[in-house]
Amino acid sequence: MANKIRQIDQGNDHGLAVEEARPRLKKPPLFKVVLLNDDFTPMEFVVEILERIFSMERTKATQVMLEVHTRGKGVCGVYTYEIAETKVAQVNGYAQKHQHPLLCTMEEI
Ligand code: TYC
Repeated sequence: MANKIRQIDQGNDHGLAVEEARPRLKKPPLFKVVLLNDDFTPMEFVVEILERIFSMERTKATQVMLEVHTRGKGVCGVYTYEIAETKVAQVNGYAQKHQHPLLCTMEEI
């Protein structure tokens, strides 16, 4: 986006100087959506969640599920706050509805 030009009154001789205003838009904070392992949720159910909620292909969803299964947790995606919060609620809600203990959280990068 174009920077605004700011005029500065020099005070003494009423001369004017122009300088670039600093960009005013900050990048939004980003959040990792993280899936946690447990001993009970079926692998196939986790793969289905990764496909439905994170739009992953089956191959990618299987890789991420196995990463969570072997290392304890894994990243499903990176989003701004409200989108991350919505994904977390969708995962935890869908897991609860199907009576699986699967948990999803978010972590600021
Ligand atoms: N550990 C589970 C099992 O052996 C599979 C699993 C993977 C569960 C990923 C949760 O986030 C998870 N059935």
